[in-house]
Amino acid sequence: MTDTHCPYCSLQCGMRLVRRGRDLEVEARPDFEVNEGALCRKGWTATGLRGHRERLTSPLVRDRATGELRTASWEEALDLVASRMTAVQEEHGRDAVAVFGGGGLTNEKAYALGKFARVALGTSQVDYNGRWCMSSAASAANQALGLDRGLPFPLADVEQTDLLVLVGSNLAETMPPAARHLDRLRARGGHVVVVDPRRTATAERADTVLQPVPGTDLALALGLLHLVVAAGAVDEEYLAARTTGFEAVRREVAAWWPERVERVTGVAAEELRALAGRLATAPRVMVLTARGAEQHSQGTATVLAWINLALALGMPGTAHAGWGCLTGQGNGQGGREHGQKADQLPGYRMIDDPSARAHVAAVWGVDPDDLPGPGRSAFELLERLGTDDGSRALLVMGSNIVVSAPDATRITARLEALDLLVVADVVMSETAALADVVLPVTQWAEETGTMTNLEGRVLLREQAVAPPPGVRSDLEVLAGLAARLGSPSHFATDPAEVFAELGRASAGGRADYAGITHERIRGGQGVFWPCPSREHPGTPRMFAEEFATPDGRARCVAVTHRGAAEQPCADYPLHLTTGRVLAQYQSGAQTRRIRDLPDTGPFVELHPMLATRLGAHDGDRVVVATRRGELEAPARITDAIRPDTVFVPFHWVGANRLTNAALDPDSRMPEFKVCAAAVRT
Ligand SMILES: Nc1nc2c(c(=O)[nH]1)N[C@H]1C(S)=C(S)[C@@H](COP(=O)(O)OP(=O)(O)OC[C@H]3O[C@@H](n4cnc5c(=O)[nH]c(N)nc54)[C@H](O)[C@@H]3O)O[C@H]1N2
Ligand SMILES: Nc1nc2c(c(=O)[nH]1)N[C@H]1C(S)=C(S)[C@@H](COP(=O)(O)OP(=O)(O)OC[C@H]3O[C@@H](n4cnc5c(=O)[nH]c(N)nc54)[C@H](O)[C@@H]3O)O[C@H]1N2
Ligand code: SF4
Ligand SMILES: [Mo]
Repeated sequence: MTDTHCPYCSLQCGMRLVRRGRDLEVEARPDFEVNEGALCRKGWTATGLRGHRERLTSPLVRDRATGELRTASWEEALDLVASRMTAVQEEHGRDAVAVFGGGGLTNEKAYALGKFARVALGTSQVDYNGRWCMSSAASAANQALGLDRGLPFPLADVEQTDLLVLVGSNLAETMPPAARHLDRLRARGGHVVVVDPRRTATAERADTVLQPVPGTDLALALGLLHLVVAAGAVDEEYLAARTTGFEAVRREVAAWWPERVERVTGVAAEELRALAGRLATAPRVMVLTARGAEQHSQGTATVLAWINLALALGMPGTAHAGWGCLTGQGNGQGGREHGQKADQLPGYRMIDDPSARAHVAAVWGVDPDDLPGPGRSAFELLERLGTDDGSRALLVMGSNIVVSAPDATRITARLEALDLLVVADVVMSETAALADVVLPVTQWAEETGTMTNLEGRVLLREQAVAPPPGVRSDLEVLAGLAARLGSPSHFATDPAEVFAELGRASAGGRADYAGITHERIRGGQGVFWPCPSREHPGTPRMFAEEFATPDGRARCVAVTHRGAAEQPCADYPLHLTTGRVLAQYQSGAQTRRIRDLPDTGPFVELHPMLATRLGAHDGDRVVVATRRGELEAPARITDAIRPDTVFVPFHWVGANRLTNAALDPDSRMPEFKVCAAAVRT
C-alpha cells in the first residue's frame, strides 16, 4: 500500500495505491485535505496505463533505409542521440539543439531538464508547454504582486469567502473534487459567479452566470471596476496603504461605462450592474482566473484587469479573499519554478540576473559566464525549427506537441523538418511517432518525485511498483546523455538526491524549497513554498503584511481592451473556442488509451439557433473552418453555448489545426481560446 497522488491535474489529489496480485488498484485517501478522498474518473482509472499493450518498453530508432522505427538497445539509442546532437552543435552552434519540457514533469525532472539544456548542451533554447497554460497569469502576478504562486492561499479558503468570481474556469470538469468548495460556500450563504461563454457544469453550480463573447473578459473587468468606482465602493485606505498606480487605472476605467461594455462583451448592462452591486457590498471577494480568461493575446492584461478589481476592493492579502489563478497541469506550478522556462533558473530566478546566475552556477560547479542567456518562448522556438533561424535538433520530454500546439499543422511541419527529433514518452504519442529516436520512460507509480500543486503545496508522489523491464526514468535518460555529451556538471539519478540539489539551487530564490526534503513531506499534507529552512513551517498564505515587490506594495497596472487578434468577418462569422472535457486529459496521449474512459473523438458544440440556420441536427457531421485549417466532427447541439460561438475540445488531433497562434506580448501565450471560424454542413 502506497499513499501517493494522481498522475494528472494540478489538484494532485491524494490517493492510495494497493497491490492485488499483479493488479494495482486505486483507493481513496480521505486524510489528504485537498480532495478528502474524492477523485474524478481519470484518477480512479489512472492505473489503466500500467501494462497497457501500447506502453513503450524499448528504445526505438528510425532506420535510415526503411524509414521505420525499429527497436534498439539503450546504449545504441543514447550513443546515437549524443553523437548526432554533438554533430549538429559543431556544425550550427550550441543553440542548434533545443529542449522542450512539460508541466507534468516532477520538480526533479524539470530541474534536471533545465540544467541539462544549460550545462550539458549549453543551449539557450529551452522552454515547455506551461507557456501554453498559465503563463499569462504568471506574468500578471509577477507584475502586480511581485511573485507568481497560482493560489497565494490554500484552495479551501474558497469556502470562507462571500463572493467568488470564477473567470474562465470549468473546475467542475477540470478539477472535479474542487467543486465541493463551491457547494459549501453556497451552503454558508456565499455567492458564486461564473464567467464563461458556455453554461458549463461549473455554471450549473453557480448563482450568477455571465456569458461574454470569447476574448472580452478584459472589457468586462474594466466595466465592473468602472461601476465599483462610480458606486464609491473603492477601498481608498487599502489602495493608499498597500498599492501604487491606481490613479491611472481609475482614468482608464472611466471610459468603460456599462452600455459600451455590453456592446463589446454581449453581457447586458443590467447584469453588469447587478454583479457590480454585489462586488461593492460583499465583505470578502475572491476572483479566480483560469485558461478561459488567460489563453488570449491579451491574457496578461486581462488578468491584470481582474487583479486591479480585487485590489480596488481591498482584497489581496486579506483573509479568504483576493485573486488567484487555478494552475492546470500536475506540476504546473513547480514546473515553472525550476528552470525549464526560457528565461528562468531554479528557484524562480531570472536567467539575466547576474547574482542568480552566480548562485546557480556555483551549485552546478560551472562558470556563470558559460551559462547561456534567455531563449525563445515555446511557440517561437517551435515555429523556427529546421529553419536557418532556428534549432535543428529537439529533445521533447513531457509534451505531445502535435496535438496541443496552436496552429498545429504549421508546427508539425517544423518538427518534420528537423535533422533530429528525440522524444521521451511513456506511450507512442502523435509526437513520438514522428521521432528519429523514441526513449521509453517510467511513469507515475513506477518512480518517485515531488509535485507542487495549484496551491504551491509541495507533495511527494511515491513509487508503488517496479517499472516494466526495458524502461528508464527521465532522470536516467538525462544523466546518460549528459555523460555522453561530456557535461561539466554531474547529473544524479536518485530523485531524493536531485531534490536536495534543487533545494540548494532554489535557496534564497523566490520559490525557495531549501527547507523541504522527501522525508519531510512523505505521506503528509505537503509543505507550501517558500520554505527556506528545515525549521520553517512553509507559507500557506502570502501577502498578509506586504507584497513581494521591492517596496512591498502591489502594482495597479493600467490596461485597456483591444480584443482578440482575429475578429469575425464575412467568411468566418463565428467565434471558435477550445477547452476540455472531464474524461480526457490534455493531448489525450494517456487518457485516450484508458479503456474505462470514453474516447468520443472531437465534437463541435453549437447553439440550436445556429444549427437551424445551418440545417444541422445533433450528431450530424459538420465542418469547422478557420484561416488555418478545417476539422470535420459531429455536431453537439446545446443551448448552453452562445449562438455566435462554437466549442471544440482539444484532446484529439484536429482542434489545434484551427487555432490562432497570436501571442500575448508579455507571456507569449497563444490565443487558444478564440479565433474566427465558419461552420458548414
Ligand atoms: N478533465 C480535464 N481536466 C484537466 C485538464 C484536462 O485536459 N482534462 N487539464 C488540466 C490543465 S493543464 C489545465 S490548464 C486546466 C484548465 O482548466 P480550465 O481553465 O477550467 O479548462 P478549459 O476547458 O481549458 O477552459 C475553461 C473554460 O473557459 C471557457 N472559455 C473559453 N473562452 C473563454 C473566454 O474568452 N472567456 C472566458 N471567461 N471563458 C472562456 C471555456 O468555455 C471553458 O469552459 O485543467 C486541468 N484539468
Ligand atoms: N486548443 C487548445 N490547445 C491547448 C489548450 C487549450 O485549452 N486549447 N491548452 C494548453 C494547455 S493549458 C496545456 S497544459 C497543453 C498540454 O498539452 P501537452 O503538452 O501535449 O500535454 P500532455 O498531453 O499532458 O502531454 C504530455 C506527454 O508526455 C507524456 N508524459 C507524461 N508523463 C511523462 C513523464 O513523466 N515523462 C515523459 N518523458 N513523458 C511523460 C504523455 O504520455 C504525453 O505524451 O495544451 C495546450 N493546448
Ligand atoms: S481532479 Fe485532477 S488530480 Fe484529482 S483525480 Fe481528477 S485528474 Fe486526478
Ligand atoms: Mo494547462
